[in-house]
Amino acid sequence: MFAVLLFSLVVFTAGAAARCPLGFVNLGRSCYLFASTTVDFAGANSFCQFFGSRLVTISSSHEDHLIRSYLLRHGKGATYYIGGTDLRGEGIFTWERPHGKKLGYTGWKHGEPNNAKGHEHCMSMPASFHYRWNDVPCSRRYRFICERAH
Ligand SMILES: [Ca+2]
Ligand SMILES: [Ca+2]
Repeated sequence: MFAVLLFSLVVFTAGAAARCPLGFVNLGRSCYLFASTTVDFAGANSFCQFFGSRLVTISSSHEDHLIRSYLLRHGKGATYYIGGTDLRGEGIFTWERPHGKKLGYTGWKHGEPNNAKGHEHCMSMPASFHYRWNDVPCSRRYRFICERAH
């Protein structure tokens, strides 16, 4: 799995700004890694930490726009985990970084989060929703987005 991820890092490096680490792209004030490996939510968390980062926290419409614009060009029709869950209290979504921080800005698709079948506790950006946010089961294997400072 790491070999696949490392390969994707090399591919994605082409667009990276010099001030971001290898594999990360600079958008606005942060560096982001758009990982093409698919893992469950816990796995995505671990991968981001391994690369000195955390699953992305999207704290403004500007940041959401930057990421969605990037995904609309490069997202390859996939779904990406972002760094929030409602595992601590159903329907109350919080960010992993800082841990437990309630969402300020939100970019949910209309009608989401819907906690479908009572099993959707992790946040994602699906291509089918034009990368507006959706709650999904944490066990699904998706791509993911990591974030770190310059
Ligand atoms: Ca939920
Ligand atoms: Ca949902």
